[in-house]
Amino acid sequence: MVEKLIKPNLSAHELTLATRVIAGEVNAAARAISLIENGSAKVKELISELYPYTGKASIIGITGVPGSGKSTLVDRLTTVIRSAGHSVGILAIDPTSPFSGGAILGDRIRMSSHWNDQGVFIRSMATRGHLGGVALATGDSTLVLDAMGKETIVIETVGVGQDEVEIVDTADIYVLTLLPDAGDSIQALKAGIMEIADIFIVNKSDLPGADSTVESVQAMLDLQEYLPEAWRPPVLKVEAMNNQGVDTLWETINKFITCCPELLVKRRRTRVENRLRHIFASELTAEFEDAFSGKKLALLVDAVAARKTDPYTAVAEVLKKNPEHQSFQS
Ligand SMILES: Nc1nc2c(ncn2[C@@H]2O[C@H](COP(=O)(O)OP(=O)(O)OP(=O)(O)O)[C@@H](O)[C@H]2O)c(=O)[nH]1
Ligand SMILES: [Mg+2]
Repeated sequence: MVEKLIKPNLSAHELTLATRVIAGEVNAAARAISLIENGSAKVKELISELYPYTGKASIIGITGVPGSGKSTLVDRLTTVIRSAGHSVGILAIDPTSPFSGGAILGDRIRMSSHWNDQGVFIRSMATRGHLGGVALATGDSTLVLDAMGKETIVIETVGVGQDEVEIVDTADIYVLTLLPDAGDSIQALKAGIMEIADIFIVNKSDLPGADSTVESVQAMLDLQEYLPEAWRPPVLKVEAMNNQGVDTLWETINKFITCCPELLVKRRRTRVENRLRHIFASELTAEFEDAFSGKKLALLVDAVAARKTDPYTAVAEVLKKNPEHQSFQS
């Protein structure tokens, strides 16, 4: 497919960015993700060129409280996935702090064993302020890695706060990292995130309290009514730093993928649906901002403030593209 796109007479810089991504060029993928991160207007065209080349990768989401060892786990898991022969794309999302060079630098160090491996693409992303929200930016970046041919994509994100609940829309399978003695860390996590985990990890099991965390998670699972029939989320003890339990995690991920194809198909459809909703919402908002900025918006505010119309009717009129409505006349 790639060959068809690459016209023989074109020099490298004349190829479109999408074509270079599809050909697996690392610099092109990095540039594409920067455009997404910055909310560039070029993203729409880029994604529509890439989209037919996506849908092949398995996407693993790794989430959990700050410092629970996610990056260490991603690094060790990547080694296991590489020895299984898959190429890997890694996205480390830092939704809370666009300027936290610290966290991003930390990820780089934690995942440093793979920087020289051509089969691994690693990217940290700060997504706060992205117009379409974190989920859209992450979803679009995942499409870049998928289109460039990465077979397994791992997304690391912090599991506290509103943005991260959105992030659950981006993966096929969710791994939640907890800590030993984690009464507090379990409570710090949003209930929503506990409910979506397919696999629970008690990382740092070399520290005291791992067994009691496993028990609390099991007790919580016993109470859940709507677990998928085919899959009760396993709770695994892992020591990412000491490379203990990481093989088992990879086996468990594969078990999930083979056990629950219907669940995966359903999840992917939901993901598409959510993407469409997000895009609709952000396009409609952008259209509104375009059409009703400045004087037009001021007239609308005047009309509502002066009780010439009410807010719902005003918006309904805008959506009907009827800005000449008498209420808006000065
Ligand atoms: N004792 C112990 N420490 C670990 C283990 N795994 C990771 N750590 C340490 O925990 C600290 C945090 O690890 P990270 O991998 O950066 O954790 P993270 O969840 O990615 O952190 P943020 O991205 O900042 O939220 C580091 O000092 C790791 O060396 C483990 O199995 N046992
Ligand atoms: Mg990290």
